[in-house]
Amino acid sequence: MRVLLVSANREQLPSPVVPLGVLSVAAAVRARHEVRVVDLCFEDEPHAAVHAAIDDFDPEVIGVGLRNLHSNAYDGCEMLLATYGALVAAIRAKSRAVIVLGGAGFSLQPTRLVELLGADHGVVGEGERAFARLVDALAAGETPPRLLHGEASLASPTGEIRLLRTSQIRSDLDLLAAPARDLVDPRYYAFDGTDNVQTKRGCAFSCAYCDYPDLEGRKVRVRSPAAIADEVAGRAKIPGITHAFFVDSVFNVPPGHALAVCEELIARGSPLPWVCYGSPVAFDDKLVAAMARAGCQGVEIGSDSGTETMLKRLRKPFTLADVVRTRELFVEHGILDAHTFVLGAMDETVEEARETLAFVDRLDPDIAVFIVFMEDRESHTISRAKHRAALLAMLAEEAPKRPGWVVPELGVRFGAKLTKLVLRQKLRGPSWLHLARRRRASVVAAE
Ligand code: B12
Ligand code: SF4
Repeated sequence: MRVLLVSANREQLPSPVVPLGVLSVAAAVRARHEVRVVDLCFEDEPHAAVHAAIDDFDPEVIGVGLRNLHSNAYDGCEMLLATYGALVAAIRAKSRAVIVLGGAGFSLQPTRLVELLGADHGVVGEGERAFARLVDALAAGETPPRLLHGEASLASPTGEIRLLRTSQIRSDLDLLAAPARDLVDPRYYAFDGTDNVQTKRGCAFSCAYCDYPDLEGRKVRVRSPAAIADEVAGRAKIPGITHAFFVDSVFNVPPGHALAVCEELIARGSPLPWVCYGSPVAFDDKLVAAMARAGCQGVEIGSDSGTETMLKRLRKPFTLADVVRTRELFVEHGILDAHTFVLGAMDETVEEARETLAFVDRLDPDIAVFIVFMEDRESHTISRAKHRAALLAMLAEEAPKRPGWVVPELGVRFGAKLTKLVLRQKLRGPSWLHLARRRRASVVAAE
């Protein structure tokens, strides 16, 4: 069949991100079907771009990738949903193709969005095998169900990987085709040189508010460390690519896999500087030293709260002492750190949240990012923090006074100005690294 994949994401903050999900789905489907990709990120006229592709290709299936439900402003989904609705309507007006929705944003609210946006089908969770099955079924003239579930999707009846037993064979992720990066718009790399690589899927923890295990599964499935390092070494050879972002929910768990990835990277001469997400639960000297040698420049750490009470309520698998130790290890090994704190979850009050601010003052990380809690999943009650307005008012007053504090929602040390700076100064790598580097240098100079 002729399959057109549309990456609907146009967000440019904190940077434009290569649509790894859509490219992974494209790679999985093009073995048996003819596939094209239209990426709307840099298009001035997104509907015209999709119409042109429809005119040229006459697709029979159109898959629309919805990565984000909200922007970095964290101010609700309404605006983006209206944009997606208009996009699906524009596709319908031009084509009789079967419309299939997918992507992380879609997967958080699948039953609502398939209806609201008027799509024929939706794929919940990971798309490679489920979307391929769907297209095969359509090609065979079958009538597939409206919603299909990716292998690791929690919403699937068993919550398990159903096609392959990973313990008996190579990791099922190693069997997937590599993302179709030959279809990437080069403007992503022109922006800040960052490419994205995935080393595993899934997170085995159950932090109260987190939707990552819902999207990727609670069973952690790792890729072969050698294959990952080969991929990074291969990306390093592409002109313009200067950094890698490991997009795993948590890079350092399981620590044995993270260490093995680092060792393979070191064996290849640490081909690219990189950043990742980490959890304070499992950093030790050996791993952080290996990360530094393997090219790690910065880690975004989900520290989440500065009080033991909130860490427990959020079911975080670590204590404040772990957060402090993690910071010390990163300073020792010269890796920059950005700790994220989520305020207002589970009705946390302003007074309680102030304790977190006091902890952050003591911790003094290179960067502290503050987010006011929200719940986006339809399997829970979609909601915003009860004391949201008061928490934002507190952050508006406190954050600008501290040099490393970032509040995306309020535009504090974040936003279009930062993007312009990255472009003007031709900075390479994720923008927070530059902020963090400046700050660490100024702290060292003051000592
Ligand atoms: C890494 C990451 C980032 C990095 C990206 C770095 C980089 N250079 O790539 C950074 C920090 C920059 C980032 C920023 C943002 N992110 Co982010 N990010 C992630 C994360 C952890 C992984 C994304 C990823 O690459 N996954 C790997 C790919 C292979 O998986 P995938 O995209 O989900 O694709 C699979 C399926 O979704 C599906 N699929 C995808 N497309 C399609 C299309 C079709 C047709 C089909 C059938 C299936 C399908 O199949 C794919 C393969 O299995 C996810 C959470 C998560 N664990 O999923 C959040 C996530 C995607 N981000 C999110 C958000 C909100 C943002 C921001 C708006 C705000 C922020 N700062 O967090 C910005 C926007 C950036 C932008 N320009 O769009 C949300 C989106 C949902 C929502 N609630 O809106 C998520 C889900 C996290 C969350 N719950 O908050 N992010
Ligand atoms: S460790 Fe991180 S990714 Fe895993 S459930 Fe907790 S917050 Fe989510």
